[in-house]
Amino acid sequence: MAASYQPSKSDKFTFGLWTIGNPGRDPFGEPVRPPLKPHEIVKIVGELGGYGVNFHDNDLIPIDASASERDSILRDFKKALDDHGVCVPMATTNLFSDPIFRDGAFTSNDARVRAYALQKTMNAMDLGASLGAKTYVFWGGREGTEVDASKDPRDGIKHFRDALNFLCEYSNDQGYGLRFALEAKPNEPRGDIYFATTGNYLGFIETLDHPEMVGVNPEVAHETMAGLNFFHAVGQALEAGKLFHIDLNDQRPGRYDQDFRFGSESFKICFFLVKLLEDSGYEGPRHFDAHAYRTEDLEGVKAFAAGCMRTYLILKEKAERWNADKEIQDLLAAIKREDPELESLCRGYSAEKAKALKARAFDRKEICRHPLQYERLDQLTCEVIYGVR
Ligand code: GLT
Ligand code: MN
Ligand code: MN
Repeated sequence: MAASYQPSKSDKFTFGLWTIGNPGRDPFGEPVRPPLKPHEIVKIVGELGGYGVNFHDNDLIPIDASASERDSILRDFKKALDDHGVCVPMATTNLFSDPIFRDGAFTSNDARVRAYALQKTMNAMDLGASLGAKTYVFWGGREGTEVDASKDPRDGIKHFRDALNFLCEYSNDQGYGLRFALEAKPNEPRGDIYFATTGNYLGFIETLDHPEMVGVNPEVAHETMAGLNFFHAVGQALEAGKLFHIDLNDQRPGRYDQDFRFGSESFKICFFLVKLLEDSGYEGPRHFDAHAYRTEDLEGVKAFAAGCMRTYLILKEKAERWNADKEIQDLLAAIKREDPELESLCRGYSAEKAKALKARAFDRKEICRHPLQYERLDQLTCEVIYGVR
């Protein structure tokens, strides 16, 4: 690895148009930065060494754009993609900004809203696929409630399932070959959002008509808001073969969705996350779904974007260092106690194995004498992260 931590296309770093283009609006304050055009964002990503840009339909084409506005935006956007060698690996639909989605999109109580959400998503899939997207993200920001009297959650889930089943068929029908990635969030902008965690979605996916087409898009901030361990969530998704995409950013637990620069807060979780992604051979984009602090101007936005990628590469190097550290590896080897005979007894049920296992005597006190040395292991891990090892 180049010690310069300079990103290259092969790192597959991507940004949403809505991330670099975030003007710094929040619930209490107006934008602090002028809007950036999509083609200007592509230029920034390309010049910083990024691989791709992702977008919601309306990040690229405003919801009320005329046909000629659409044509001219697309022309500039495609030219910028070509000029800067930037691709579009993922696309998604804005099903949350327009007032029509005030009470949900696919899970709205109003059949007209559900139908419009489906129509809008098909159009957005056409747009995304025409620009080369292979992954399609679903973040159901408005799919939830404040007033539980208003909806039976079972109906919400059924409506959401109907929509995804319909859209899987649509993608196949059009030959788009899209893979869907479902993104969980516990709350905000709704009081409570359905499918609050990545684990909720992993359970739901198996109930779809085409589970093989659907995976997850976990986001650091969203699991962390709920006080959960993001490293574990990604581990479960990977183990299930369902990590189709990932939203990297950072977050302090228990707060609003902060979408901070990747690795700016939770150094240890981000370290293990990068190590997991790299060790697992995950081949998808490393997408930064974050934005610059509201204090920043355009230069600050570039510093933010460069910082996300640089931190990822620093953590990648630290993960390699951790993997190559002899003392750490010796500790890991000593922690594990292999026992082929016992392991085979416990794997693959048979009545004989159950009987043999029940007859087995275990010396609990002796087993507990085996030292684990986690204090030492964790200290060494911290020292790798702190840069003294
Ligand atoms: C929105 C949200 C993100 C989602 C985006 C995809 S939009 O910014 O906060 O977490 O990934 O719809
Ligand atoms: Mn996200
Ligand atoms: Mn977020």
